[in-house]
Amino acid sequence: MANPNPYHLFLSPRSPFARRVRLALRRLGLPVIEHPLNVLESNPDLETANPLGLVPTLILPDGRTLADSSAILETLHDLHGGIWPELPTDRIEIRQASTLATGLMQAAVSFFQETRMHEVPSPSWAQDHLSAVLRTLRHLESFRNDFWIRSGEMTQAGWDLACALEYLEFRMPECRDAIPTTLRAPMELARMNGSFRETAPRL
Ligand SMILES: N[C@@H](CCC(=O)N[C@@H](CS)C(=O)NCC(=O)O)C(=O)O
Repeated sequence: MANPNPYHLFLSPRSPFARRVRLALRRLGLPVIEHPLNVLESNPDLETANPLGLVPTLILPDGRTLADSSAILETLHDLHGGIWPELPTDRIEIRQASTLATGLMQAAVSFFQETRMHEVPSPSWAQDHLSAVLRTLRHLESFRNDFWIRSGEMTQAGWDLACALEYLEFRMPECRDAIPTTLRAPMELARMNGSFRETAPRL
């Protein structure tokens, strides 16, 4: 019998980083108990598991802890496969696309924090984050479609891009028109997936 102990995932319903892990766990069919929380409050259980207090944080069925969405995905691939293409040569471009899509999430989170959460927002830092978002969108536009969708299936990079773009629409609606049409295909395909719809960022 497979290990019946579930994974436990600390998450915020708004976090695009938590979303990429939630989607991967569901895709791999792994049992998981989700612990949604508000990262703006103190969360002693999360802070015990991860002193950084960041989501996603994953507790493995054997009780060990993993923080950081990329480290979590790497470990899920080590344990179960199914995240990255089998051929190492195929993984290079998909990993790079995934890294940039995840960086897009980070730039959007930083922009939101700078403009809405700091007591004294810095226009120049906000501009830096906005420029990073716009530059990265233009760069991603040059990537081949099969970095995102391969043989009709979303790659990990495709899921990450879809999560990043929905987060952009959620937090930076002013950037909506800057999303290149070619990058919309993975988001539209993702929106046909029930887990993707269920994990959409919400207030
Ligand atoms: N590099 C990390 C980023 C995680 C991160 O920044 N998470 C944010 C939520 S989007 C967080 O937990 N913030 C907690 C806080 O701001 O208190 C990852 O990929 O997991």
